[in-house]
Amino acid sequence: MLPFVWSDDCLRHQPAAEVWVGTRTPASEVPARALAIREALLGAGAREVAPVAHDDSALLAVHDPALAEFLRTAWEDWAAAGLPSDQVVPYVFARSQLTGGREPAVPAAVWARPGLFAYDTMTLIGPGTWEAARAAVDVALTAVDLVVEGEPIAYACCRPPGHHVTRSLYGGSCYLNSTAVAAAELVGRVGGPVAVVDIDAHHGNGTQEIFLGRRDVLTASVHVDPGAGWFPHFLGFAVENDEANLNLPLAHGTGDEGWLAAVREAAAFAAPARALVVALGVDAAAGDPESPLEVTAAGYREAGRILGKLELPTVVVQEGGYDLATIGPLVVETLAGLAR
Ligand code: SP5
Ligand code: ZN
Repeated sequence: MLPFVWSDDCLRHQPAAEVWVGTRTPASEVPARALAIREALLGAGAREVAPVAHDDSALLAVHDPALAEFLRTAWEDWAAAGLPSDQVVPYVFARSQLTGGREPAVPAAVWARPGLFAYDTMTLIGPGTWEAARAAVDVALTAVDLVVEGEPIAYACCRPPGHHVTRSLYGGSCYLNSTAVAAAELVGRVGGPVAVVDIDAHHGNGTQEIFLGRRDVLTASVHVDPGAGWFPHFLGFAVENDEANLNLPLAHGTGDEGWLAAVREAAAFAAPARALVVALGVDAAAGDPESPLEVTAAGYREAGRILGKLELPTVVVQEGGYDLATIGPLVVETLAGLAR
């Protein structure tokens, strides 16, 4: 019975909205996603495990303490300032070119502070956002514990997702990078190299940036081509590839055949590792509202098989996936393929 780590606290982030092209639109990264996954896992006979509280050392090994402190206090400070928006949303952005490369000042205005740490307007902070994101880190670290203690595979039902968060910046519906925290922790516990294979529909830009220049974490990402107009827009290209980073951007409309060929390439890249983290987004599925990839449930099962054949200790961390009717079954298919 495959263990999955679950925390009710991951439901506490409840963004009613996101701001996209200046417009308030309904949020897509909602608590019902996690509930749908849990229901499917329980239906498939997986074993629920409660998270164990971990101190901040693993979190601060990958994130700037200033980012963590901002996220922890942002909602409280925002609410106390009596601002018109019921969620923390940036309006100015501290770009390095703005300050001639110097460190920007910490703004006196509470409403300007999100611009030190946010890189988009879609990723809002409300009451419970910090608690959920921090719980997701504990969920991922508990899955690491299970694998270090001998489970071949453990699934971390993390929400909100994390792979778009860099060392110091949050965005893409993500606040803390649980995938990166798990990978860095595995390096310390089982030794490097550790591989991250990211099969979310979007480039795992945060994970790439966090491990940039390190040889003990191999990062591979299979995603829709940002050059064709897809988030995260500014990066995720093959030109960023080196000995420890592999981007495999795919054309709009790519289905099982092309996607699985890229997953096989990512698996081959990960083969030298001593442990594996799968950043599992199921938004590459046909019908997902946030991506144009056309992967089937059978495709996700086969991706699981391909990664399972590496026979590495494996932590699976939940990332994206926004079609509430299929997200649970797609996660179950992937885990069924992985199980050995
Ligand atoms: C973890 C993850 O899958 N993050 C995805 C972030 C990409 N979001 C891009 C959103 C582009 C605009 N979508 C319009 C939806 C309006 N509610
Ligand atoms: Zn995604």
